[in-house]
Amino acid sequence: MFEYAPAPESVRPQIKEHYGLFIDGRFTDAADGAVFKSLNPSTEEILFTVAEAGEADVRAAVAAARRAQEAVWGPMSGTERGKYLFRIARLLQERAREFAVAESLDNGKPIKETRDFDVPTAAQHFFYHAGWADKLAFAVPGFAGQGPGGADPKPLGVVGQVIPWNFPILMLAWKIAPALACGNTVVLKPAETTPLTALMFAELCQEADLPPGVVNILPGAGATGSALVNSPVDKVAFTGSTAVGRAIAKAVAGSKKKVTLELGGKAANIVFDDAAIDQAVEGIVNGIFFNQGHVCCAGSRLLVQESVAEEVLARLKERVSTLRVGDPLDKNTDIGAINSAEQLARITGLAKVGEEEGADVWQPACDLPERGFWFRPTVFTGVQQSMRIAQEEIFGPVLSVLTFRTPDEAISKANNTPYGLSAGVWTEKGSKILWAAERLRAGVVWANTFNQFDAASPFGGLKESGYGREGGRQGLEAYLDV
Ligand code: TXE
Repeated sequence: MFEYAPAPESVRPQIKEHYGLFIDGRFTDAADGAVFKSLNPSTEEILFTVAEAGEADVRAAVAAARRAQEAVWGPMSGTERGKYLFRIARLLQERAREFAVAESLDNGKPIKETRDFDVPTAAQHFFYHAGWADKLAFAVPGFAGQGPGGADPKPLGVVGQVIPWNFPILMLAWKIAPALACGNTVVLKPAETTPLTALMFAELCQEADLPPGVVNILPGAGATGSALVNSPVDKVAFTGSTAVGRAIAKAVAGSKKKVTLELGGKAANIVFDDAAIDQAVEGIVNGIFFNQGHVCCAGSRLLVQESVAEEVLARLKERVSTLRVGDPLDKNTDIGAINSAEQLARITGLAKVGEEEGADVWQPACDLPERGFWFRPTVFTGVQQSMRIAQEEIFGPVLSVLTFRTPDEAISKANNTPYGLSAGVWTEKGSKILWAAERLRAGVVWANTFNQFDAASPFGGLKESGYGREGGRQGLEAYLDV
């Protein structure tokens, strides 16, 4: 997608031993001196220590963001804001290799994914939103800050953003780029297991001369997130579990705060009997094993038409047997480490439930490294709709296979979960794609592909997968008082 600055394979980011909080353009320790450790999940070694933000730090960061929004960033012309965003995008691109290695070390995901997907897509989000900053008046007529006469709509003010660990730099970009383009300032809390690239991004903001207070980064765990949600921000943007999303919606209920939530999923990847089977098998593998299955829109349920089920499953197992599990920094690795001991325990627990519920489990023979958090790619067949592995988000490399006889049955099974984030359809018939897309209750439906993302395309869920959209013009509107 983007050209990378030439860099040797051996490139290693300059990871510091200790990072502070990033408040008002400077790194600082927590007011109460709290510190936590970030591990490399593929070795369990400590990568660095980092300050943990408490309530006093949240107050300081929100106050800095407020000053910056009112005095500098809000009144700034869209053209000027756009220049800063372009600068950030270019710096991210120039340091893509370093960010990719850092992300693989801190998160456990394979370098070929961080190199080819996470970092370039994050840069794309900054480029895309940089382009919007001076065009909001066209997209949203009357946008204030574009010159005289503009009354409404306006930036919201200060935005509190809480992101998960599965795509750390990309989720940061999804959150920060549109917020800044619209004239808001941000306080962002990265996930406790993956703060590294957010802190490197803070350094990059310094390098870009971004005015102090426009971006503030507060590492910490759930308590920091909760303090941020309860602080005097104007909007909360959250990506994470449905349980925490619900808690956040309750916390802001009745306040002036706006909220957007991007939560879990249990996507159906539907293979009809007229699909191109080879392509479909690649799509199934990508759908569930990309990023160890730590993907909210993962194709975690395969729905395959009975007449082709045997053939699809045989080819699928053959293909899964070729996947390489291991060192995230090895360019040939397909499946890296599970992000944390907690997540590994969740995946192991739900896989055990699947066996107890009577589904048949299959895993390829493969050696796993001795240290670190690992889980073999796993396929459950004989899965019934009522089983927990057909209903709950496992968020790991675990596929649940169900079959169907008729297209109507496929749709009914696909829609039979509390979630509605994404779905996939595999068929050579265009009319069947349109027919299915119309009926699938999902924010995105992919046809003959899976896990495709673009900054220009709004992404978000239905049902318990949350509300609000990120990306595209719709994503901008979530950061404006229209
Ligand atoms: O999520 P949490 P966890 C799902 C997935 C996974 C499960 C648990 O099924 O197995 O959630 O993962 C912060 N107020 N997803 O425990 O707790 C937290 O510090 C404010 C799907 O990691 O939701 C982190 O920064 N913030 C998902 C972020 O919320 C709070 C991605 C997400 O953590 C908070 C991740 C609170 N009370 C997990 N408690 C997706 N949609 O992609 C925690 N946090």
